Amino acid sequence: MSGKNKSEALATIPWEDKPKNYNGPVWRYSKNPIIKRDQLKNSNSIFNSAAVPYKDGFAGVFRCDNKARQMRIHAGFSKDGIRWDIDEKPIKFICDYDEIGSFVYAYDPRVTKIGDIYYVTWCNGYHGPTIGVGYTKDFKKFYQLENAFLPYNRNGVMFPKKINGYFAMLSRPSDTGHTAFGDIFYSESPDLTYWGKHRHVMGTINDGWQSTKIGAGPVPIETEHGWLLIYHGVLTSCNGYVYSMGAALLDLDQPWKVLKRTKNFILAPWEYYECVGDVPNVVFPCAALHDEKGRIAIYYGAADTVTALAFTTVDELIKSME
Ligand code: BMA
Repeated sequence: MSGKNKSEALATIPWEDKPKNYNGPVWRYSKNPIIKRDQLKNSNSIFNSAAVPYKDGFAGVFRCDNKARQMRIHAGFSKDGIRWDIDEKPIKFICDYDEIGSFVYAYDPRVTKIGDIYYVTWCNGYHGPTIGVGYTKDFKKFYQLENAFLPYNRNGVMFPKKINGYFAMLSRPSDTGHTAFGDIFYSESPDLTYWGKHRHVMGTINDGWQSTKIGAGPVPIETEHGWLLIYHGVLTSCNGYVYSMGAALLDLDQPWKVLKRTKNFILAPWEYYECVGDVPNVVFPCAALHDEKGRIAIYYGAADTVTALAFTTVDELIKSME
């Protein structure tokens, strides 16, 4: 099976080869975590964050909860995708509409490049959580558009190109609390204001790591086999929610059609920094860089406290769905 990608690929992504005798499809960076909780003067935790290629390095939008435990998103830059320089101040969106632009909270950002614009989607406080949409060209000035959906919704992830002429987004309708349910849906928009033609993509699977709820993770990667989606799946244990990662292949032209999906998790909270923190037992992927060799670097939040990196390939993920 070829790991060749059709979408924009990068020259140099962070990378380590799979350790010998390791038998999972996704392996962790040996120096995890890459971003510690107190990297900013006033941060309590830096996790669930998005990185993209930018100029001759990388840029990103980071979830930084502050020491008042307020959820904020901050811009950052990096030469190597591993060591990040994150702005001490949260992003202040420029918005034409006061009703939408008055800030409540922002968390779990994703960044999608379409043309020369970087679109940011995040969980935006507007009478409860919903999907905020904004854009930037330079990671300095950020503009906010209308919220994509009515509350309550989380995990809004845009596709990196228009599909059948429309902007396309995955999301996960939810409730105001810690939502004990959740399937992934697909919606499209001609103009980033009006979203519709909602389609069900996939739901939970009884009895296992994805039995409570699932949500899209990084921006889907276009491959010759279909859209490769890395997602999170949650089970409810006697000790609370456990967040693991899975992968699925979606049809290229009708991405609400699931071609394949992993039965086993591809990564689960096994390491200390994934099991101990503000919310124990969480691996939460929000971004993935890929190159022309089919290599993938996944950025994920660990235990809602720090940011970590893991690696895989297109071939490994497709093999893990068989
Ligand atoms: C979800 C979101 C994520 C978080 C996860 C685990 O509902 O709040 O930001 O990582 O719960 O606490």
